[in-house]
Amino acid sequence: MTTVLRLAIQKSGRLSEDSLQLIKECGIDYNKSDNKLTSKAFNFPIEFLFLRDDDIPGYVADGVADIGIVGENVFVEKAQPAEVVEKLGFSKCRLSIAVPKTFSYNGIKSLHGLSIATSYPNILASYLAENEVKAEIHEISGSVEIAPNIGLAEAICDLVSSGSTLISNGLKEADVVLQSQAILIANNNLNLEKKKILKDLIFRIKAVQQAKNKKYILLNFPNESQEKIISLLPGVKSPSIMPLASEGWSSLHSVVNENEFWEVIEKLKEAGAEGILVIPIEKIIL
Ligand code: PRT
Ligand code: ZN
Repeated sequence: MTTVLRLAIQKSGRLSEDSLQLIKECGIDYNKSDNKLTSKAFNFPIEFLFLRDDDIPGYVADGVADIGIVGENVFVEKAQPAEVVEKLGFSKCRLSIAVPKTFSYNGIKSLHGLSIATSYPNILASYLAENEVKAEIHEISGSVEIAPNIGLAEAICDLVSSGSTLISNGLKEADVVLQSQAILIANNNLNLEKKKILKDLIFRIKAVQQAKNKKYILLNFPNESQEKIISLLPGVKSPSIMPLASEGWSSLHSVVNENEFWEVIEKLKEAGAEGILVIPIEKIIL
């Protein structure tokens, strides 16, 4: 029997789509039917287990799954023994302390002797202990943001991304306890064959990540502007330059960081650049 790596992915929720998208971008094909618990890839030795995100660290630690994609917030809270292999750059959010708008907050010590509602009792308890604050922790599993309004707690500790949930509940973000994003975790005792498959998978993930935010650019320029144009392109050491059929003109090909590129586009045009093409890149192997 050939070895297959078992990857735990959130069945349905905020992590699911981006996790599967990453797998697709790695060139791995599979069929996902909505109610199936597992699915096998066609062209890579990997099998998916679709689970609740809270169960993923435990399943990976126990070896039921070999690897998993989960939020750092859940991984830290569950404190299960598994290895963090890679940060994946999506599902970014922060676990924050929030208080009613009218609360005069002067640092975490302001919560001394008060009660805080959260779904992350372990992370919060360590944070309070680190800061030598004694507060009562009320563990609740959902709708944490309503706790102050119904008199359950004076403050909350919950995930925030845009901040609009806090605002619509009359709360303000007071302190960031943990920054989080999706991570790839692995069982601590993978055998050699599984380690090899994981290495191949990480190689592909890195190639996809390196391509994100990078663009392939092509532009034409009059030869006398060559030095100026190269100096304007950040991070480009040695672009390919090719002569054009029209005398005195060349074309430049290079890979640039998209954000930086937009900052210099006007200057490139002033230096005589024309026919600028910006093309997405799928993968970069360094
Ligand atoms: O059913 P299952 O247990 O698998 O899923 P779940 O309901 O526990 O989790 P889910 O799908 O809501 O979130 C999965 C993961 O997404 C979390 O563990 C985080 O790692 C990540 N993530 C990123 C978020 C958010 N952003 C987020 N904004 N998880 C939750 N929220 C919630 C937050 O709890 C609050 O209610 O969104 C609200 C705040 O959002 P803003 O934009 O209004 O600030
Ligand atoms: Zn969950």
